[in-house]
Amino acid sequence: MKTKKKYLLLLSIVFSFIMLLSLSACNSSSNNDELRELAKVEIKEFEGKDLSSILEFRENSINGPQKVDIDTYRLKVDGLVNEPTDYTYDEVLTNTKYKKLVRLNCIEGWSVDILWEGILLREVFDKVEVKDTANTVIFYAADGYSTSLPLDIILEKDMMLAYKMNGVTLPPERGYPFQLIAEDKFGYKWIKWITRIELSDDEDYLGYWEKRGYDNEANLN
Ligand SMILES: Nc1nc2c(c(=O)[nH]1)N[C@H]1C(S)=C(S)[C@@H](COP(=O)(O)O)O[C@H]1N2
Ligand SMILES: [Mo]
Repeated sequence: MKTKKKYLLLLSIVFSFIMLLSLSACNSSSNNDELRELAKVEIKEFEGKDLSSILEFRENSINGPQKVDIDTYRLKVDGLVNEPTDYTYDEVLTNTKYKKLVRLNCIEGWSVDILWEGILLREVFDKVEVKDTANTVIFYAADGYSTSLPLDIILEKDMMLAYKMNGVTLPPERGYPFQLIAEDKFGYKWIKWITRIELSDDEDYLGYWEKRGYDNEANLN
């Protein structure tokens, strides 16, 4: 009798494990289906240069892909600014739009060449009137991730917030609604699912990976 109970218990554990596995497999395959549909319409080439596909990224975000509800979404821009503002998605998109081919290099050794479409952070900063004491920009994301960059580097490199890649709206896996295009910096500065941009004077701020030992400058090479 005892062994029979144990056997049943074991059986039910194994069964629920298999159910769980197939559930998560279902999930990722439907996500893949959506990505594959997008991949059919993405741009493959820009000014004679081949682009990578949105299928070529490795998904290794700290808490997996985030689903952001665009109706309640706000991009908060605050800190050392005269006009702290919460922007809706559409309000962010009223800024001047730019396109640029930029390579994303992950520190784990893979890279992708993508045609990004986005708006300039400079324009957002002008609107909220950044104070003279600000020297650091801290970005926060829907998954609890954060990272930072010096304000002057963002301005000097004309860094963008991207809302499209290869001509299609960023899919959830790639950071919808906004990803930072941290040109010349390693992938861990390319924060996805941005919810808040804080102007700060804390030059020593360390983001998620930076706190865990990644170099805060994150320069390529
Ligand atoms: N919010 C958030 N942004 C993030 C990450 C993350 O875990 N969370 N990972 C970073 C890292 S390490 C890399 S290499 C790039 C890769 O983008 P991908 O996950 O879209 O391939 O996203 C960056 N942005
Ligand atoms: Mo990365």
